[in-house]
Amino acid sequence: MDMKKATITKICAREILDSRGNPTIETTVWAGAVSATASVPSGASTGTHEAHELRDGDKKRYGGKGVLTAVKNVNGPIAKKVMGMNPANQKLIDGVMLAMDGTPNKSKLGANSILSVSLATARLAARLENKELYQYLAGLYGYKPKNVPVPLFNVVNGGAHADSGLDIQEFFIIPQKGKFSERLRAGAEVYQQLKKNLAGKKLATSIGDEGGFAPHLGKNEKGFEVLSQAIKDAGYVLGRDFALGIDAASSEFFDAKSGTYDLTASGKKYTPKTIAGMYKQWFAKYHLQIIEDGCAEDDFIGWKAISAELGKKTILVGDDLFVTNIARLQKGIDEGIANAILIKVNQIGTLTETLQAIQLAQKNNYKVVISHRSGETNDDFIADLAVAVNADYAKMGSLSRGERLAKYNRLMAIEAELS
Ligand code: 2PG
Ligand code: MG
Repeated sequence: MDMKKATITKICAREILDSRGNPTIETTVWAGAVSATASVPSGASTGTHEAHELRDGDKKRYGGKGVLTAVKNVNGPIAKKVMGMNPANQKLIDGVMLAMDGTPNKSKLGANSILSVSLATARLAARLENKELYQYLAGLYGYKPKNVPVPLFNVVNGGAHADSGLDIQEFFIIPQKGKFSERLRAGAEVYQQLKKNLAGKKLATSIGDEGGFAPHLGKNEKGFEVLSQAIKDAGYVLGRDFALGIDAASSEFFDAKSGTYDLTASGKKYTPKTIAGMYKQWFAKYHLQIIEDGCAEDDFIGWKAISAELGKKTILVGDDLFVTNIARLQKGIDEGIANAILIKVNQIGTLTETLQAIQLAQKNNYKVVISHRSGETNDDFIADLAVAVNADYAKMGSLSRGERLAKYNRLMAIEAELS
């Protein structure tokens, strides 16, 4: 098809279920006989400053979590405006939806409605140009893809993602060597070893929302210990073949009233000035390479302290802190806070704004982590996105659950194609 003449001829959204069994939105966009579909993920430990996820609130359906209003917004007003536009004009289409919404956080149309159209449009344009999605996205971004990012495998789940009683939401293993497929294999071997070890100790091997195990370990430190042991037993060396990382998701255990971090598993309380001390201890003991959301989303005092004390030796990732939002990221850059950003497409709600956030981060030497949500679908869009923008890391879950492996398997396919 002559891309210059292609136009969107039809848009159709539906309510589907995500990996937790909650409703989410999936949208198909057509240009004549060619179509493309995208669906939208959903978080559990969502940041206060994220774009608005529109839910019906009708308690008679899905406990209020239905997305029929979001579906209607796509099939009605959004479709009306976007039909007739060229799917290759991503910026223009996203801009039109932003203008229609007109609110600072997309609360009128819903970030989920807007994002479903934004992502499906990009996929359609790639298809019309006969390009792989990652190649098309790289073109939009102005980059020639060569690398597949390093995976962060979240193999022990706590916090809001499991009932394991751990305050820390995610414990990752980070394979240090080899190409992506080799790192995936190393990760999977440790994952299977971990399962054996937990079973051997009569600990639960049932899994949390992101496919990691959710054993009742008691102390947070035990999370690092079971990982270290599994790495060793699988024949690898911690510090050489693997490093560890965490997403503390600390907004979840920060008590804004008392201004303290209350870790129930450890029975300890920290202040914004003392929390860095806890991470420093863990850093020294457990080869902690990455700390995500070590401080709460609006605790700039804590963020400054951990950035000063750990920013030279570790990767400090802002998730709830930055929410893929360039204004929040710019503030962080100006104040010398964190040195990496977590990118989640539904935190901001359009592909264009997502690419802007990545660009701002890379220009300022912040590392980029492309991330899934705890509620996912089998859509593997973010795998292509990660390669397209030369992201440093891909955080897409553990080594089980189809919606997590969909992304990692896609990264393997892309790696094979690139070589
Ligand atoms: C996070 C994410 C993904 P959620 O905090 O980084 O792991 O969790 O989607 O629940 O916000
Ligand atoms: Mg996080």
